[in-house]
Amino acid sequence: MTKAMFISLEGTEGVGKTSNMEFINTILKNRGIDFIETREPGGTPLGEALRAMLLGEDFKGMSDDTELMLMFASRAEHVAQVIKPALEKGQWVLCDRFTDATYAYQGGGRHLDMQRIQGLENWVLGDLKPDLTILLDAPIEVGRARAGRRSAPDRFEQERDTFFNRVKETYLARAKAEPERIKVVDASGDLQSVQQQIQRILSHYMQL
Ligand code: Z5A
Repeated sequence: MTKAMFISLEGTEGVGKTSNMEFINTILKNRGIDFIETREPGGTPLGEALRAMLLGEDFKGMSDDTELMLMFASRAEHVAQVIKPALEKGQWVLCDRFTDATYAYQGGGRHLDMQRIQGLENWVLGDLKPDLTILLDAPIEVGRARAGRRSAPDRFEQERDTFFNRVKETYLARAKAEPERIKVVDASGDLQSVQQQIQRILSHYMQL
């Protein structure tokens, strides 16, 4: 049996993570792979409560350090209760965002010290990392236009384009530094072209 894989999906707002999670979900199901689908922040009852605080209006003025530590609090619970147990049982994990998002949003976006983020990552995760991260990349205005067709913007979505450009650049820098793990997909085209790229990437890990 092949080792259970931990796959994360990343990208800026509206770039198509949710749509492509569904696509990957279908591929895994068709291959008969036992997997769970989850998300960050969230993925556990405590994590989902933290997500509501992080994205909602009630604590809009929280400090950047608080935001960083709540992201990791949610992650600590998620890893302990959901991700590690699944991988240990041989289930694949498909996760909408993981630690790369913290480097991109809190590090790149909010200018928090990357070393501090790395310290938290080492503490909470040890050497746990996704085996594969699919980074959906598209111009900020494309994602915004797609997301704008939906509900009211959350606490992050209210940020300016300069914030999101720093997030995007940080993601791309991480992909450049870890090309084996982080695969960049051009998400600016139609869904079909994005899914063809994802399928090509996944075909290296399973026979499609
Ligand atoms: N965050 C953080 O700061 N630090 C962390 O450590 C973590 C997270 C883990 C919540 O994320 C926020 O948490 C996030 C970062 C922060 N904030 N932001 N921004 P989220 O993942 O829940 O929320 P999101 O980034 O806002 O995702 P989203 O808005 O749900 O977008 P999406 O999932 O990437 O897109 P989508 O729903 O699949 O697609 C949007 C629309 O476009 C939809 O109508 C699709 O049908 C359409 N679409 C998708 N792909 C295409 C293509 N290729 N062509 C045309 N139309 C398309």
